[in-house]
Amino acid sequence: MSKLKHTKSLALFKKAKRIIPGGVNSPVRAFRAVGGNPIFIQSAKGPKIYDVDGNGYIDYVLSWGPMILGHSHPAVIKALQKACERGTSYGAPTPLETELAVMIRKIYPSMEIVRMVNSGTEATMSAIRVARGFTKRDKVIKFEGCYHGHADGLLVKAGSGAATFGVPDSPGVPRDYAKNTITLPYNDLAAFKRIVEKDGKHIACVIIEPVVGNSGCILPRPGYLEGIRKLTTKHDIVLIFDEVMTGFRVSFGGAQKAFRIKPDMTCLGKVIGGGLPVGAYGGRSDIMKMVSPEGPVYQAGTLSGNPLAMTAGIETLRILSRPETYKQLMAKSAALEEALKDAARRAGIKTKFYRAGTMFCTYFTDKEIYNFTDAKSSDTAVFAKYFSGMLDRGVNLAPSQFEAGFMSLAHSGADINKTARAAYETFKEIK
Ligand code: KE4
Repeated sequence: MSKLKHTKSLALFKKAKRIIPGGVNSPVRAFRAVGGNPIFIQSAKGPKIYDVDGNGYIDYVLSWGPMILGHSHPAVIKALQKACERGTSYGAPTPLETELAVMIRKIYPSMEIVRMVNSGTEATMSAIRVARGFTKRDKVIKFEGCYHGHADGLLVKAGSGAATFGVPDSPGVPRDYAKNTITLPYNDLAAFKRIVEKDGKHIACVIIEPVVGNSGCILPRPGYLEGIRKLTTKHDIVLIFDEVMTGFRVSFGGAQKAFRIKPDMTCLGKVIGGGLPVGAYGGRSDIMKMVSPEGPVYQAGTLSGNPLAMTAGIETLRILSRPETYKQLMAKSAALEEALKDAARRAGIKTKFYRAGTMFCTYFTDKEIYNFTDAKSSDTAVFAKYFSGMLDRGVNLAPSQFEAGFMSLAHSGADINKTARAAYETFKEIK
């Protein structure tokens, strides 16, 4: 039973459920994977969020990644206040969109041409459409445990015929949409090679989370991404790195910089909007020339390149671009890793902790996690107890085993020590 008072959150949840599906505007927020009722947030500042009952939490969700500077960063807020006074949306080009696109290309040189959209889903959905238009092929390869947003063709799981026909992973997705999506196990280069050698000429693109943040935090095996790059080049298949989450998280230049792989297209989101709705896709200019109005592949958006989202993104990337920023971010992330591993050791509980730069995850298992099947074999019931024990001790983790945690520039050594103490007490309690 929670030790903290959640009276107001509970009342708000009851009210929300009468008008919003499940009381939330995105499923994971409903705490279904961990039990209990969601906390409703009133405000956030630096490393902390505050709920409507006045409880404060050290936050490692950070809006699922975007708040890498910490919440309500003064420079971002100031820039947004000034931008608001100039109007909130024009539906016409602004210098801000070009400014952010230029900043992105400087950090992600593989993105020679960039299109702004309003979410990660729009970015991946659009990138796939462009890849299909460019190659004149229909099939797409994705990987189990990777999430690329909720476009119909991506809510697909492996069909019974192993990796031939995809089947819908949600009601409402027509079988016809699913059949062009092939779903393979992550980190299995042999399975990938078999499919592209057999069917490569029908495959438009491969979309992959280079580090899988939607199954917790699963790292590519040595040589895996290189193998995918080699095979997609050989078969003229467009390689799309979905870096909506790994972008600016695995490193400043994302996973493509960290693993030194040049994808043909990249999808970004989250951090580039500094907490406002945003997404972007881009890549090789010969591919991106296909995008309307320059090319025939249609894609559009009322609020694409919105001046407020651009302003928050520009300010965020400006601060991230400072030399000492990533040194600090990585040091904080490594310190948290060490502290949590030590807490588990001292408490005598079996965990596996994985980290890629500033994103991380704790699994309750003694086996290594290489793919979604491994992740699912970890003890999710114990994870749920871990989540609740940490929340009660003022630490906000992602309410699902299959989500990553994130570090921010605002988390202090004291926050990390408090987190480690909370983890030690919780581990002792649940082991
Ligand atoms: P959005 O449409 O939610 O902006 O982005 C979709 C998306 C695409 N690609 C990757 C790698 C992603 O992680 C996401 C969204 N991430 C989830 C967290 N696992 C957002 C949280 C939520 O769905 O509420």
